[in-house]
Amino acid sequence: MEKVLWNGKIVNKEDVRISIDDRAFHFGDGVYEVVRVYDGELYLADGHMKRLYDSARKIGIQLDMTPDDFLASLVELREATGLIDGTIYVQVSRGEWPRNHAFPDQSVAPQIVGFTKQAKRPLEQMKSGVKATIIEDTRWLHCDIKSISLLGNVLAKQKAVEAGCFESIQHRDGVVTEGSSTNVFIVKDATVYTHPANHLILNGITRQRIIELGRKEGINIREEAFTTDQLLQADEVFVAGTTVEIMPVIQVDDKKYSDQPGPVTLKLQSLLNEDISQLASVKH
Ligand code: PSZ
Repeated sequence: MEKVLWNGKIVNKEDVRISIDDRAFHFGDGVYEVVRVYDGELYLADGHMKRLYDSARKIGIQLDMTPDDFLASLVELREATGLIDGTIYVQVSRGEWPRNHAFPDQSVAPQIVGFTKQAKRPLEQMKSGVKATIIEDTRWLHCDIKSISLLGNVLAKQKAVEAGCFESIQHRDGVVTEGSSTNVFIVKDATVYTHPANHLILNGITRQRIIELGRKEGINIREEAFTTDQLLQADEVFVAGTTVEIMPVIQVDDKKYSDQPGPVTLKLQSLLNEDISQLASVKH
């Protein structure tokens, strides 16, 4: 029987009872995280916990346990499910209350649910590269919050699927923001550019790690916005996220960059690889 996390307890999936009055159903009123597990270890878990608490705070959800205790419940979930390679999904909704836009006028306990999923690293695509398509970013202006209301992102991803692409690269008035579920990077003249972490993007945990690892290696990485024209004239393009890691983009709409990932992308991929394997070696 599948084990899941429900309000701090590990229970059988069948035993979870979420009310029809949960605000996650009514309004998508909650926040979430996806943490990658490699070889039984949670990767960059502290960063995910920090962002979860930041997201919750920004929408006025109070969690009564510490981030460390929250993380301990995710580790317990991993152990209970025996997950070795995959992801932990966890969401926090504002809780159960008769439908009304305004926050509940009494203190209501947030509903926390978590589950695991087995997943392999997308090694083949990471090697060959993928295609992307440019679309308009029609989402709201609080993209820094990892909200469970993902309609804009869902519609954006569907456009990619319908265009036969791996990802949609979104822009606002010609300025590239991010993918439907990834951060976007370009390389031009050996300098890496990615949109600054503000309200227009989700500050990816993978994004933050890439910037850290790359700069330590002396790669020039600038958190500076770029236009769709600059995207199309770039030397290299890649998208990044928890499950796609560093995914080279070898074609955007009709523009073909090269037959294989470029040198800076490959270098960053190898730095991230090394970081991931160091995690596993801590355990053994
Ligand atoms: O498994 C999946 O499909 C996942 S796991 C994480 C994501 C998708 N997406 C995270 C994300 C995002 O939703 C948006 C809009 N921008 C950037 C990212 C990358 O964030 P990190 O690196 O924290 O996963």
